[in-house]
Amino acid sequence: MSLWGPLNVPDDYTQPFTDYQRWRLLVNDGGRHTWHYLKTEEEVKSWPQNEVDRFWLGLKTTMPDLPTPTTPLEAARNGYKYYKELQSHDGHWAGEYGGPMFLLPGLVIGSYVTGMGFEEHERLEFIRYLMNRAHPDDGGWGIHVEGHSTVFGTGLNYTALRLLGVSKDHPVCVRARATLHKLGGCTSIPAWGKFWLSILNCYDWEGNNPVPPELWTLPDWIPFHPHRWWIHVRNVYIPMSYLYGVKFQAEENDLILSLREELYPEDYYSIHWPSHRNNVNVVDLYAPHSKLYDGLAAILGVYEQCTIPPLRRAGLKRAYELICMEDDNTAYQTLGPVSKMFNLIARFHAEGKGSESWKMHRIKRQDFMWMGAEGMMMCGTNGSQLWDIGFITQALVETGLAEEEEFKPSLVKALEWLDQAQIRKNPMHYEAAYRHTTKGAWGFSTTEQGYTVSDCTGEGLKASMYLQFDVDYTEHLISPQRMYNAVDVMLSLQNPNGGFASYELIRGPAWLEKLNPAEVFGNIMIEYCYPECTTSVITSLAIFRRHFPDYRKADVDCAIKKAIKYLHKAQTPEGGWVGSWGICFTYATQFALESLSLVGETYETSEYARKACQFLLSHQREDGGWGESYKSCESSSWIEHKDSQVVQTCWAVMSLMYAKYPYAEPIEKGVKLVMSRQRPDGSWPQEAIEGVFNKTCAIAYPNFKFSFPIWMLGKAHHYLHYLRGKNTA
Ligand code: LAN
Repeated sequence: MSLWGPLNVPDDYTQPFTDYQRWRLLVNDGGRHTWHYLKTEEEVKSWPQNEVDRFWLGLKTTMPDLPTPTTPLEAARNGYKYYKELQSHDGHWAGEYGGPMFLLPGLVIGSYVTGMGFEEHERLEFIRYLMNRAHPDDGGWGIHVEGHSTVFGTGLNYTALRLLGVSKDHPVCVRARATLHKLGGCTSIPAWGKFWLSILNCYDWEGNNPVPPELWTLPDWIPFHPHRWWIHVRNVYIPMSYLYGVKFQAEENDLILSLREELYPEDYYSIHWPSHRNNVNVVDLYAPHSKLYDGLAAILGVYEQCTIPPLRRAGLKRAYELICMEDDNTAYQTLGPVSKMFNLIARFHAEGKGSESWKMHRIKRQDFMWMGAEGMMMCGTNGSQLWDIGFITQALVETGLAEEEEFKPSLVKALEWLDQAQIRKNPMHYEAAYRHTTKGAWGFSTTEQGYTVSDCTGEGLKASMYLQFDVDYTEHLISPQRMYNAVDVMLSLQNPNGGFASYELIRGPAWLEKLNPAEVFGNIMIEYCYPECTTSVITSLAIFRRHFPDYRKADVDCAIKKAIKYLHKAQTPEGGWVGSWGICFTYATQFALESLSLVGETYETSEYARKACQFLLSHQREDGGWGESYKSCESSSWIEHKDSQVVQTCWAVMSLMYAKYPYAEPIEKGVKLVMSRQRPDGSWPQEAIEGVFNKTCAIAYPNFKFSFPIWMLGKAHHYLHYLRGKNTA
């Protein structure tokens, strides 16, 4: 494995730096994704490239052109003829999960400081990805692929390029550095950037607000104890507190000394670090510090001058225990990409290079690396396996395509995958690691990662019930008892207001948000209820009770009632729902209206549903489509995208159909737009990014451009027939 030595970087990054015919996606172990580069002709011959590889690498696929569809159902069928070819042998659909531009630098810095190399082909394609993703206007990078250049994005990705072996005189670096300096340089990088650069020894620890590991020694009942924080934040801050506590720092070398000059317009050694703790560039700032946080940070800053050694040791010990438990629980996947690299550095600090934990982290590091058409990136999770299979299988059953002979084998495989994806046990370290129950749940990606997610459990159970009960050619692989377990998990996740959050119950008070130290994300400190999560759970419960009317009947009925109340309350005065995980109103409104339809609330019967339809219709465009920018999520108000979007148009039309909107025209117009964008081979081109998290960071769901058009078109076909029948009756 090549370490960090010299590298020949070609100039023209519009062309692949490696031979794309040699890349293969290996899918094994319950949907695990790892990309491999075949070195010899023999390997190439014995492991041929398949459609899945070609599709995700952006190479030409061999799928044929299909007869031009004349009805929405034919278009949906063509869509699935294509998409079926992208199903992996184990039954799930692999996919890229890129978008955030602050993850690859963590992978590179974390690997660099722990002496963990990359293969040369990986290094080259990381470089090419970063070069391709530099902002066309100024050569910088933003927090995500579509965002404006920020210090966070530019400072970190510039650093990554340099560590990966690009010369500071390369035109891409020269341009990015100019942008970085124009923005004032890395003294104004947000907190997480300060932290990464401190680890690399290119920013002084004195310039960070304290993250004392002692926090972990506080008694659990304290209202701001970190076990009450949102799981992602807590899992990032556990290893951060360890690394802060030991002031981990890479050893100085020539590259680090040079970066100290490159990242700052001023002399590095003249910088007064403590005065930059709260210096965050305006182009980066989304959630400014509260006075409470600044006050607390100042007090902790004083404590940092005179830490109490036994307390610090106890804090470090506790943080380290939690890090090890997390690694054990997830077989070194960890909850997400940021904790993944911080945990590795902490384990490296305590156990050294080459230790068992270092080796395991190296193996699982691969699961986050995805090879795409523009190079290699780091993904937001180890994949979106469950999420993607959940939607497409429901789409096929609801549209009737699941009954077509040529598609049946793919659905049988899909059920096999869903069967193994359900988590069977509680975590190895359960309450000790502050975990929520997992027995019976489905997670977002694989069972190995193993985290309960409320809506993934909902979608997983729905998909399984559809495939077991609504078609007659599948085996009942998932027993009723296992379905009960899923229901138990979901019921355990309902909050007192009736809503469902993402991974856990809301554990902390709302004022904890005032302690948000990461200036670039919003609403991250605690769990919140989301219309999307709430819908996936209660629609799943509603379908479940049709099949198992007696199981926890009172609890299930009550959960649904309370959830609908929550959804009513969450509707905005304009009539939509704000999306937190997809962009934006079209996404959440689709979910909310699905829920309302379940309890008979439709355009004709409910003020809520009517208002929602009117809200959506007010945003339909001339061309029949809908298009919202990711900026809607930042501002929680509708901001138009410059183009209408296929996926969002599907969400809007699905919403209208859930609400049983009685007039065909807007639906027909939406259908026409989606059909007009379909290619002759049945696929749809990639348009704008579809997802989001933490208000500001967009994230890609490229499989949505298949699942939602297929679903919407197939459903619209039947719905438009129904409307015509109604009108002639
Ligand atoms: C995800 C991806 C899936 C998503 C849904 C299931 C769609 C959602 O309905 C619930 C929340 C969840 C599980 C979710 C939470 C936050 C994640 C894990 C992500 C958006 C993918 C990446 C993101 C994670 C926080 C990225 C790392 C960044 C940090 C700020 C720690």
